[in-house]
Amino acid sequence: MRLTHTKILTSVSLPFSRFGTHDTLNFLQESFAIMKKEMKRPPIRLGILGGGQLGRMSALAAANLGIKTTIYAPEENSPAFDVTQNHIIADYGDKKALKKFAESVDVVSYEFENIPLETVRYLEKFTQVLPRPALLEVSQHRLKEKQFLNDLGIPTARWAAIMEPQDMNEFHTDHKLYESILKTVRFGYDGKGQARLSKTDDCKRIWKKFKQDIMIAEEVIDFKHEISVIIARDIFGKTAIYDPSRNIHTDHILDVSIVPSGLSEAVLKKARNYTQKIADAVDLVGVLAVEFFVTKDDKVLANEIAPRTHNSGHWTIDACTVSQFENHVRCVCGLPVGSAKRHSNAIMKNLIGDAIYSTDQYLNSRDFVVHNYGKSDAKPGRKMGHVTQIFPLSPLSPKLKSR
Ligand code: AIR
Repeated sequence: MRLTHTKILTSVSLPFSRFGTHDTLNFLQESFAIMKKEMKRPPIRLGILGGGQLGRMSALAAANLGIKTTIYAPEENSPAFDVTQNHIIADYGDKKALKKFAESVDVVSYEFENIPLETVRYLEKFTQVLPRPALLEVSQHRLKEKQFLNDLGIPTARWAAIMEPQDMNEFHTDHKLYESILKTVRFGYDGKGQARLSKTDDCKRIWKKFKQDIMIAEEVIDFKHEISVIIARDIFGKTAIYDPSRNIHTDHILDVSIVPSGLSEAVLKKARNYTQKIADAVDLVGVLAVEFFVTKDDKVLANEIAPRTHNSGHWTIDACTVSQFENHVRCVCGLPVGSAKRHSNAIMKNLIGDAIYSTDQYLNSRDFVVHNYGKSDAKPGRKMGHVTQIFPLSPLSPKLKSR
């Protein structure tokens, strides 16, 4: 029997286990060995839900590996359509279109964690979706996310579920807090869906404004730094971890990511270990990003997890042997994870809104790489592109001489 990539990926459903499963890994390794023996691996067809910049950069990386990508997105003119031959424009609830999509690819991934869970679960009837939806579900719900992290022994800001205004007062009193942040449990990113409140604020008024059944209150962390760690894990359980970047946000939107971060090795080790722990606990296949706060006394607190490529990892395209996008594609397509080694120091700056129209300064300079996502509508606050300044780590010292 000719074992195709699809059969290998869909014939096993890896459990969402805390310890990983050696049996499953053995099975996958054996299947992969059979596939290798045949030496006739067909071009892999990757499907991506979401057509923004993350899908676009993943599709570009896939193309380099000879992998053909189909993008599924509801928006016409999605930036990822520019770089792929195939795309489907349909709603995330359109079952007919979803089935057609799933049947046209070998594996599906997603580039946006607010993809409806029902969409992903439906696709799973026809094909494998990676990273597995169990982790997506956790990352879509702030309460589940915090509980999941704490259950793994990973510290976070103190938090509480809020079901009525009185809960906010109790949260402040119980933890002797003067201030906290009230957040919606779903669909909040780049500062959306949250409000800062102090002990003296009118909780009833704030509660009414959000019109939610349940929210989360989090302690305000007086952090010294924000960092993030990106890990890629393949079907064999092998991982590659990128150097943590130090991230600076402006108006709640990532502005700049810097590597090396300049933080102590002890701090970075903690962040890397926590990230590894999460990846192994969920038997991750693909890329996962974890954002952390670092406090004045060097505590490392997990803030958010995203089972996808991440804005704070865009520097890896120009400063690493294998970028986060290529590694994501490799892992979900059943290929071995590549090196996360950094060959250059780097600073990545997001080009937000109108900033996309002022790239000549970078194009005229030698150490900058400009990435324009090709979005037509430069709304304020919208991520339109990014620029990476590269500082190569060492000069070339060739051992090979020309004759
Ligand atoms: N994205 C996903 N999560 C956070 C971010 N920034 C990326 C994805 C998504 C795109 O942002 O690539 O498709 C949406 O960008 P916009 O500008 O259309 O809102």
